[in-house]
Formats: sequence, structure tokens, C-alpha cells
Amino acid sequence: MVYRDLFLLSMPLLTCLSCPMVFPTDLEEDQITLIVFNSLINDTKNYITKIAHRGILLGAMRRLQKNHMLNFTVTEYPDYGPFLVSVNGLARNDTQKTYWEILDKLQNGTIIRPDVGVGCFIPNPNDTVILKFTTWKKKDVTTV
Ligand code: B12
Repeated sequence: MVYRDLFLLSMPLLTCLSCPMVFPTDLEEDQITLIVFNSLINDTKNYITKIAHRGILLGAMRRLQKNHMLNFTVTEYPDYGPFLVSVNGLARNDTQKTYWEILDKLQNGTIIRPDVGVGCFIPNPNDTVILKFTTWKKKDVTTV
């Protein structure tokens, strides 16, 4: 009786072990182009990177950073999350009123300025995200 019960109880385990294992290894990924553009000296660098499906821009940037292709730093703001401070060694500067602006070029060519930072922005597959080193103007500081 005991042996029969043990046998019956072990059946699901045996079935499981004999089946091919299915793991979610093929997580869905998209691709974006990232352009690092210093508008003050007209210098551009292009990257193509994978991004998790519906993943945030910061995640794609971290992938590039992990592969030693891109170097960047962020500062955490309690209300808005990470603020992009420097890219490839070039940092924003309050005195010179410079910063890294985040822009997104859509598939139809339209360039938009996302109203969130790198930690919240979710690019569409095949978008071109532009990190533009630029100066802020009065209008940015009053209406951003
Ligand atoms: C001024 C301002 C800027 C200036 C800041 C320059 C400066 N030294 O003053 C500049 C032009 C650099 C700027 C940039 C951006 N900004 Co701005 N900015 C503002 C604004 C109008 C006022 C902030 C302020 O002075 N508060 C008063 C001070 C006393 O408080 P504070 O906490 O110290 O303020 C600091 C933070 O707000 C920080 N900051 C400013 N913008 C952003 C954006 C993010 C994502 C983070 C984490 C921090 C941050 O800089 C301020 C000065 O140090 C607010 C809107 C508002 N009315 O609050 C938007 C606002 C904070 N910005 C916003 C955005 C989206 C951006 C950008 C991402 C836009 C872009 N697409 O490039 C970029 C940041 C890019 C990056 N490098 O990460 C959004 C954030 C919304 C969100 N949920 O993420 C806001 C709320 C405007 C909006 N669209 O609704 N910004």
C-alpha cells in the first residue's frame, strides 16, 4: 500500500523530468539606434543596441555601458528618477548652462522631446534616440 502510494506520488515528478524543459530564455528584444550628439562642436557617435521589449532607455544604455561602448553617469532625483549628467566623459555644467537633452526620432522622421527622463522613457522599436549635448534656453527653464 505504502509503495503504491509512493509510486503514484512520484509520477508527476517522473513525468516532469522526462519532458523537455521549457525555459523563457528567448526574452523578447527590440533594437534602437542611439546617437550621442555634441551640438556645440558638431560631433556625432552612433550606436545600435538591443532594448528589452517595452524596456526603458536607461536599460539599453546600461547594456552599452556593460559592453564598454558607452560611458555615462546619472544623478538620482527623488521625484523624477535618474537625470543624465554625463556621457562619454562630457558632463552638464550649470555655469555654462549645458545639459544632455533627450530626443526621440520616430520612424516617420519626426523628432520629439520626451517629457520624462532616461529612467522612464520607453522608445519604440527601431526608434533613433538622440542624446544631444546642448545649452538650455530661457524657454526650457520656464516650460520644460
Ligand atoms: C528647469 C528644468 C530643467 C532644466 C534644469 C536646469 C537647471 N539647472 O535649472 C533643464 C533644461 C536642464 C531640464 C532638462 C530636462 N528636463 Co526638466 N524641468 C525643469 C523645470 C521647468 C523646473 C525644475 C526646477 O528648477 N525646479 C525647482 C528646483 C528648486 O527644484 P529641483 O528639484 O532642485 O529642480 C531640479 C530638478 O527638477 C532637475 N531636473 C530638471 N529636469 C529634470 C528631468 C528629470 C528626468 C530629472 C530626473 C531631473 C530634472 O533639475 C532641477 C534643477 O537642478 C521642471 C518643471 C517644473 N515646473 O518643475 C522640468 C521637469 C522636471 N523636466 C522634465 C524633463 C522631462 C526634462 C528632460 C528629460 C527633457 C528632455 N527630453 O531632455 C531633461 C533632462 C534630461 C537629462 N539630462 O536627464 C520633466 C520631468 C518629468 C518626469 N516625470 O520625468 C519636468 C517635470 C517638466 C515636464 N515635462 O513636465 N529641465
